[in-house]
Amino acid sequence: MLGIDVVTIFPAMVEGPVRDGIVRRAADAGLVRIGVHDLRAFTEDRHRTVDDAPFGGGPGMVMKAEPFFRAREAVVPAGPGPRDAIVLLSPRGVPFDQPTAERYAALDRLVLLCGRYEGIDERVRDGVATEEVSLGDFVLTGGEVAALAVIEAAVRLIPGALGDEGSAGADSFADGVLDCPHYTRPAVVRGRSVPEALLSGDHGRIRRWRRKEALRATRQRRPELLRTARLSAEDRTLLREIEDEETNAGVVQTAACED
Ligand code: JFT
Repeated sequence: MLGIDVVTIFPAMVEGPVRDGIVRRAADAGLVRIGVHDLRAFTEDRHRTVDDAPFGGGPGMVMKAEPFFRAREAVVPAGPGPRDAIVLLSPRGVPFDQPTAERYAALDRLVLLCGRYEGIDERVRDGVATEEVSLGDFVLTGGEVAALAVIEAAVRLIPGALGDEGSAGADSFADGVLDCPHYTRPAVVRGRSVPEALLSGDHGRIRRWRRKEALRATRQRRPELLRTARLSAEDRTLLREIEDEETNAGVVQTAACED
């Protein structure tokens, strides 16, 4: 079973979200264990100090290294084994992605180290963490929100965690392309109809429509994904149809001008 431990100065920020939704369900079902640890419990001074001024000067504060070393010793006393990861969330980390979520979901132990302020003393990266991960190219004020995203992405991939809601294999990114558009009742909303293919009852046609719209969205919004996506021969046919539709859309209908 995967065990996840989060180390943070804001345990309440992490406890709420992990006590709800699929993460809680997976924990209740015994598929995952989640522990949230207050970094201040691993300080030794009277004021439970977790930060200090940066060496070299400059603005802001830096998270002290020693409480993270002590937290690691409490949470993983023998040190990380080959099926464990100790992850430092950081804007300097390698971008988190779906293959990383899949790797984490298969671990014995995932430890997420969260900091605040200007960052964490680099000796935590060198001496405690096994990897340094970023949620993406935007700026957060600390690691907690990134840790929650990592937890949700990994836990939903644990077999059984999604229950009746379906299989993780059918999602966006499972095969490297974006998801198709979704519709539910009623068939007309404020004059906007559901695409006719979805109402046809023809399962072959519905499947083809969904795949084509998934490929169209990927081509429009995330063309770089098509370079690495696993594309079938049918996918390439659908992409050619999409390209032809775009070409035709730009062409003036000259035939109509001929007498
Ligand atoms: C931001 C973060 C991630 C991720 C950890 C710690 C302090 C604030 C900060 C922001 C920018 C530059 C410090 C963190 C993240 C992301 C993670 C920390 N800060 N220096 N920001 N954005 N995508 N993961 Cl510790």
